[in-house]
Amino acid sequence: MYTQAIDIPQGGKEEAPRGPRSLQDGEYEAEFDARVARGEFVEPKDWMPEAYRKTLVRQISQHAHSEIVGMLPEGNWITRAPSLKRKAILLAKVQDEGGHGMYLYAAAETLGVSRDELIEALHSGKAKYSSIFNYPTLSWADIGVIGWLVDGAAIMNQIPLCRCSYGPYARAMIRICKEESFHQRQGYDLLLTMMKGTVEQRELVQDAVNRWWWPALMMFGPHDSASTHSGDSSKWGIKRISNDDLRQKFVDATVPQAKVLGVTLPDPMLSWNEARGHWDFGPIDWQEFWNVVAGHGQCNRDRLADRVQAWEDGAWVREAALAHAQKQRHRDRLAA
Ligand code: BYC
Repeated sequence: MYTQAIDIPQGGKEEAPRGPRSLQDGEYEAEFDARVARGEFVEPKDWMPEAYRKTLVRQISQHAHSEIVGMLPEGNWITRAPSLKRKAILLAKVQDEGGHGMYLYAAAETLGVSRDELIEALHSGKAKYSSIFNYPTLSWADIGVIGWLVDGAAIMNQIPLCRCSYGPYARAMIRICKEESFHQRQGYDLLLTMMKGTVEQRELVQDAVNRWWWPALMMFGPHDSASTHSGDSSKWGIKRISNDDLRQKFVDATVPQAKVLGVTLPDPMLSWNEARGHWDFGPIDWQEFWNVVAGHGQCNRDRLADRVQAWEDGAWVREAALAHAQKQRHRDRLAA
């Protein structure tokens, strides 16, 4: 589906080098800016500013890592799902997330970076992944709340990415968003079922909502005023809607859903602001956010340790696949 463009463009006007700026690069940059302003896609072999390429590698790979690490909190509940139906749904969802990670690694590879480099950056702690996956899943209700709030926030953030300026990322996001909406609905459906159940089940749902609400709001990133990348990313058409605007859209969409569900959102300052036409909400604990981002959340260590372990345990599969491919190539050469 994607060009695995390790062959970074070299030489010529069409295939300009991505090295340090020169006077000539100014022309390419003007052309690039005009193209982005016209809403056209930038494709892997097109000239692009080095900083644009770097920001995309950063964001797409962090997004891929989030999908892969994001399999862990839910994977924890596959063996404990309360029915065959719920188990099958959860298995399919977690499998989808693995697939999303693969599309996204492939999209990042089109920017001239290898999968091994990306994985190494995750495992060494150099690359980030979403803060949300450093919180524990304590009960079955957490699985529903992850679908409703975490996937709900993810969809809100990811729909504008379907229109981002980098073609392979935008195209990957279209498919991912379709699957995410199924993920969100299954979570909401699970919660509706639990809310129609026993008092204990309703308490489990409320407890999970209390624990996941604020971390879900943090998924959108820091306030616009503290967002280091927003300026460039908006100029380059990567970010179409700001962190704060997306967060507000998410709150506005979620409050009525909470009412239908019959749960309370844990924010005493949540109130409808007629003048703004939006829900006001209380302050986010940014200290907690940055603490988690810096690696000191409840589960950061376990999540990374589990990923590294899974990578090491899978070494024999990668070796077998390589040996098989080599044998295939040898056979093809003999047959030719
Ligand atoms: N967690 O300048 P800013 C999913 C970092 S997976 C950790 O605003 P940007 C799912 C940010 O990286 C959901 N770090 O950054 C999977 C930057 O640090 P660096 C993942 C965060 O990039 C399985 C610094 O803070 N979604 O849906 O302009 C199951 C300053 O931030 C976070 C994506 O990755 C965070 N929450 O905007 C269920 C979507 N927020 O890199 C669900 C794609 C910020 O300079 N990514 N930081 O060291 C984006 O849209 C943007 O990267 C963000 C941040 C809006 C997240």
